[in-house]
This record gives sequence, structure tokens and C-alpha cells, in this order.
Amino acid sequence: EDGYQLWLRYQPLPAAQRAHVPDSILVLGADSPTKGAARAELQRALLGMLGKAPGIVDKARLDTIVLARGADLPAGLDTASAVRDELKKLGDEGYLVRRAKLNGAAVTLVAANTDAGLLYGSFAWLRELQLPSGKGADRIALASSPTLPLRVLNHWDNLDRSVERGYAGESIWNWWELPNIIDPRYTDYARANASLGINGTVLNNVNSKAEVLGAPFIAKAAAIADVLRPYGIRVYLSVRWSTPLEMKQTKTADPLDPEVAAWWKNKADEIYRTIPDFGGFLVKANSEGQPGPQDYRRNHADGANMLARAVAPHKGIVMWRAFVYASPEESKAGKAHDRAVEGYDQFIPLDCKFDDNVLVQVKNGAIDFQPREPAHPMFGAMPKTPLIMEFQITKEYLGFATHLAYLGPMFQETLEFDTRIGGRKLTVADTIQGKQGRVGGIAGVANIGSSRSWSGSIFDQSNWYMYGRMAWDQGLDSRVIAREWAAQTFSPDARLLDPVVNMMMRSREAVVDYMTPLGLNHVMGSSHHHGPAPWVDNLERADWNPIYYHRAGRDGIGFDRTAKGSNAVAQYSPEVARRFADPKTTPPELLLWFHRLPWDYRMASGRTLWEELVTRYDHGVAEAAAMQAEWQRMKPFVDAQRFADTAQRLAQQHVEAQWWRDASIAYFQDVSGLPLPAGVRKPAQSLEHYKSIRFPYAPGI
Ligand code: BDP
Repeated sequence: EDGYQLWLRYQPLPAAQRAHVPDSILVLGADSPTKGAARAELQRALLGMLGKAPGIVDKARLDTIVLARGADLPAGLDTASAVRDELKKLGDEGYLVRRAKLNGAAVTLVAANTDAGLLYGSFAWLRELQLPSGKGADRIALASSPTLPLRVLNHWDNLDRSVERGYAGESIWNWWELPNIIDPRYTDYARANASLGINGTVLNNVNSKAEVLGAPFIAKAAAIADVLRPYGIRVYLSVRWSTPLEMKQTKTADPLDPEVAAWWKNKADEIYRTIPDFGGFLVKANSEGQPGPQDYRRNHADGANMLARAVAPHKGIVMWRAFVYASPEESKAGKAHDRAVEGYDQFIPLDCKFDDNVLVQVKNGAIDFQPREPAHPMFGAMPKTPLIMEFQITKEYLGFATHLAYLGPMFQETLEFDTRIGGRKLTVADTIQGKQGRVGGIAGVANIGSSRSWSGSIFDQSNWYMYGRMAWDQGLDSRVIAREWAAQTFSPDARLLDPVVNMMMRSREAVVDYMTPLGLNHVMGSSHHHGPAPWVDNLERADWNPIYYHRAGRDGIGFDRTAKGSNAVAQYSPEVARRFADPKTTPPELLLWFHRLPWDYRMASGRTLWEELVTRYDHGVAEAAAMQAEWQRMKPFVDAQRFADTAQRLAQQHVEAQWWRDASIAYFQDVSGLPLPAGVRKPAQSLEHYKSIRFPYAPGI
């Protein structure tokens, strides 16, 4: 097995679990492409699980799986009125699975208000059937609806098919062959996403190109939209601010220029003629060299609203990113005192300035997808503006597809973060769900490519899976999700499941420990971000340099974000700010994010800061070794191909964890002048050796 089937493997069910598993499918009401997709998935799955193709019937018999919208519930259904009542609470995308009697025959009913709900319900039922809880097909009862209306993937895919921060081959979108040649993989992509409830996808990189809005690419996007539509997935595009200017169709890109606004309106009309359910635009503006409204002395709201008005007549939206820095001029003038405060500072004053169909998309943390960051202080601070949570599924800063790091605990940590805004419990998840302001959405930077395994490694598939599940319901527990994924991906056998889930649950913390312990961050190799480079001090902007982030010297280490430093803590609610302002009440995991402390600072563990740092590096390496050993024990339970691929990656992860630990300790020892704590192993090589490792093309350590 090469992993292509993802978690949709539908392995034969053990005989003991086959009772009441349907061998027939009944779809009620007028047929539609979405119902067709649900029926096809059930057929495929039941064939896999029972070894026999199920019959498509027009009359229920014993155990038939019946799909019906609320409006199509048949008269002979014993529980019809109860089902109708329940459906009232489940909205457009929710579903219900119940055992019921139809004309006297005991059946499994999947009911929903829309066809998309039927599709989601079918997938949910199939998932449940494969879980080790082994409830028995006649005892499955489900009711669920998504907590957010907008659950999207962001592909950072370029028009030449390269993928920014992609570690899984080329883009799955074969732009060259589209629109007339349709890769069957697009359908499998849609199935995988629909199985989780992802309902939107931004096809191209936030660092966009003008060409994506030319007629040829609109036609290509439309062809993809046609494949995804039956699966409830809308297509969106990332757009480049200066597109009309670059196409030489306007003289400026100033958002307040009527000619510019008219151009975007016409462009939107053109897109909607080809893609009637087009979702809208995603925009990265005035960030990392991208053009934007600030080039014309306009603000982010001016820019976003102009685009929003172009798509509003078609019910489209604009997702405007808040990932911004101080301007290059401020940076040169030394005014960029703390990159972490920029998003909040630039956007909070704009709350209530955005049109209704603008959503502001905010990364989970204020810097940049680091292995650990405190939650972004913008969540909850802009109640009049719907916010989209942006997570990075692709592991740009967590070892690419080489390192095993299950991101579930990390996403959960951010979503559960209690902002204490208003002096009461208000989690980040609450804020995007609209418990205090407007309902927002969730976006994940995809880790999907054309590699057979889709995600570059088998375990990276779990991050796609987990993202989709958490996008549906932010209250799901990451351990439960890991279990679901592993049961479907490998086997429900507890001898595999328990150790694999434990390994997954510890994996992200292992990466944090050997890369960026105690709140350190952004110490990765320049531009590619793989491997350690805490010594780098020569990048174009001060706030791109690792030394800017860790600030290590003879006297101590860390970034002072208290009132004595950048005062970034003040962006949080008073209660949280107070906690982060004092090193004693700051969780050790975030200590050096908020504080600059002497090396001999005494930690709660009794160790000095220096000793603690070294202990964490060592712990991270030990965890990498433990994962490697644990996986070896899984050999009897996993097919040879996926076993070997994972084993090789874990071995390499262990090597690279040691590299991280050794290079970091060698460097911090050098800047601090401190001896290694007693009993600690010396780095294998000299600091000079680690500094000399350069790999513009591919690592070789
Ligand atoms: C950074 C990535 C860069 C992205 C940028 C972004 O290194 O490739 O373009 O984020 O999110 O982390 O725009």
C-alpha cells in the first residue's frame, strides 16, 4: 500500500462485526450529483467491507441504508416526525443517522436538510462503522452539524505547479492539462475532503500572480469547480493586488480609483459567469513584498471593501489576511521593534470598518506557524469583524514531511486558549464561532501534493484528517481524532492503535523540545526553514533573523515582551496579560517568548534556565528515539510498504533531532560562555561545523 487511499481504505470487516451492515442502498427523492456521490461512496465502501457489491434498491428491506432529505421522508417511516424535529436543529450541513423502521423493515436512516448533509452523514456513518468501539451497525446513532460555516483549505500552489512550502511533490492541479484533461485524482481529493466536511478550497498560492485572473486560468479553475461541486466544495482564488495594473488594464491599483473598482467588478462578473458558485477571493496584501492598498496610502479596509463590493452581488466573500509586518521603511529605520505586535496594531483600529462580506484571516499565532506560539491576541479583539483561523497543515517549521509531528495537540491548544476577554471564559474557538462577535471560519494551509501518499508521508495524512475534523467541530479532542485516523488508516487492532496514538500525541512536543524549547522560535535555517541556524544575523530585515528572536548573549536569553520590553503582553486581556507579564506565572513552554532572563534564572523544576534548556533538547532527542523504537514494534500490524516508509522517516528524524540539539547547544554554549551541565553529552561536532552546513537544494548533514 502506498497510502493513496488515505483513510478511505474500507478494509474487510471481521465476521463478528458484519451483522446488520446493509447490503442495499435506497436513495429517496430526486437524484442529484451530490446524492450520486454519496451513493457511490457507500457502494465502494460496502463492497470493500463486505466483499460484495450492495444492491441499489427502490424499496427498503432489512438493514437497507436509506438516504433522505427532511422533505423526502417517506410516509412509512415510523419515526418521521421525530426525525423532522431533530433536523430543525441541524442546519444546512448537519446530518442525522438513526435506526428506524420503514414499512416494517429495520433500516439505517441517514437524514439531512440538504444533499451535502446526506453526503456528510454517509461518510460519518462509514467512519463509525470502522472504529474499534465496534458498536454494531444497528446501534450507530449520530447527529452533528458544523460549528463554522466556512471550512477551507488554502493551497499554496503556483501556476507552474511548484508548491510553496509543499513537501509532497508538485501541485495536484495539473494546470498544463486543464481544463480539458481531468485527472481522476481531483475526485479522490474531493471525496477525502467531503469525508471530513471541508467545504471550500483556495486553489492557488497567497503569493499570487496576475495570470490567475486571465481567461485561461478562470476556465481551468471552473473545470476543477465542476469536479468538486457535487462534494459540497466551493472554489476560491488568491488574487494579487496589482492584477489590473499588471495586465495594463488600469493605470493604478488604488482601491479608491473608480476605474480600478470597475475592473474588479467586471472581473468578478466574468468569474461568476463560468463558476456560478465561486466562493470569493483570498488576499495577501502589503506583506513580504506583496503589493497592496498601502502602496497608495490606503488601509487594509479600503482594499478589502473594494474587492468585497465586486463579489457581493454574487454572494462572494473576501478573506483578507492579517499576516503583516512593519513596513520596509520602518524596518530600515529600526522602528520594527516587535514583529509580534504588527497584526494587532494594524488591524484592531479597523474593526467595524470592513464590509459585511469581508473576513479577516489570522494565523494561529502572532509570528509565523512556529512549533509553539501563544494564541494570536487578535482573536476576540475584533468583535465586529468575522475572523478566520489560519493553521498551517504543511509542516514548514516542523521538519517538513521528514519528521513525524501530529499537529492535533497544537491546534487544540490554540483553539482552547482562554482569552479571558470580558473577564470570563472565552476560548479562541468561541471567538471564531461568534460567541462574542461575528461568526468566522477556519483555513488550513494544505499539505497535499501529487505524491502517491498525497502528503509526503503517511503520518502527514493525519494532519489533513485532523484539520478537517477540527474544522467541523473545534471541540473534538485531538486524541480521539488521532484514534479515528489510525483505525481507518492502519487497523482498529488495539495492539497497533494504543501505541500509535500515544506516539502521535507526544510527537509535536518532541519537535518543540529538540527545535524550539521553552518558547524559543524562528531559529530555523534561512528561507527553507529546515534544520537549526540560531546564529543567523545577516538577513535583509532585522525581524527575519534568528538572533532577533532569541536575543541570547552572555547575560541571558529570550524576548522581553513585558512592559519593560515591547509590551506585546498588553495586547491580551488584562487577566492574560498579567499572567504573561510575570515569568513565574508564564507557562514554561512560553517563557522565552515573553521574557528575557538570565541563564541562572531558577525554574520551577529547580534547574537553572540553562540546565532546563539542555534538558529539553535531550528530552526531544530521546522522544525521537522512542518513536523510532515504538514503530519497529508495529511491524506485525502494518503492511510492508507503509511500515518501511515510516521507519525510514523516523530514523532520519532521529538523526535530525540530534543535529538540532547539538547545533543549538553548541551555539548557546558559545554565546553564554557556560559549561555543559554535569553528565550532559558534548555536541558531536564543533559549532563551526554546524554553521558550515548549507543546503540551497537539499539537506546533506
Ligand atoms: C511564511 C512562509 C511564506 C509564506 C508566508 C505567508 O515562509 O512562504 O508566503 O508565511 O503566510 O511562513 O504568507
